[in-house]
Amino acid sequence: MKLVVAIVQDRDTDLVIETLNARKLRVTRVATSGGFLGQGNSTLLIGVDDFQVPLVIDLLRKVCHRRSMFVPMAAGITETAYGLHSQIEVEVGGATVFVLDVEHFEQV
Ligand code: 2BA
Repeated sequence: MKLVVAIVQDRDTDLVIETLNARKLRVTRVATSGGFLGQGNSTLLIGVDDFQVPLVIDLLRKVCHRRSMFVPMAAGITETAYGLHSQIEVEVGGATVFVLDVEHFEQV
């Protein structure tokens, strides 16, 4: 068994969960935020059989979109003080995925 840990953007989360559930895949959603941008995202815990991992990754790839975001170049520099030129473009997403071996699983 594997635990797929997927960090997805908030805007994609509902559709990811719907899509997984429609395939009878179970998922737990944890509200998280990115260390770099400090923006809300979701960390999904998806416990699956080994053979289902490619399917999960494929679904994540289809549903999660890359998006460009503009963020202040440095802490303390605000848009109002320096205008839009003080912002840089950062690409976020689709999904950041870790696949972990599960040593033991049971529901008691
Ligand atoms: P954040 O840490 O808020 O990062 C948002 C986006 O900012 C990243 O998109 C990346 O494009 C950029 N970024 C992050 N750290 C950077 C840095 N030190 N310098 C320049 N640009 C940087 P993604 O790579 O798609 O990551 C989206 C979110 O996934 C991240 O939000 C974080 O919550 C999570 N994540 C990504 N890689 C991770 C990792 N190796 N371990 C744990 N969480 C990770």
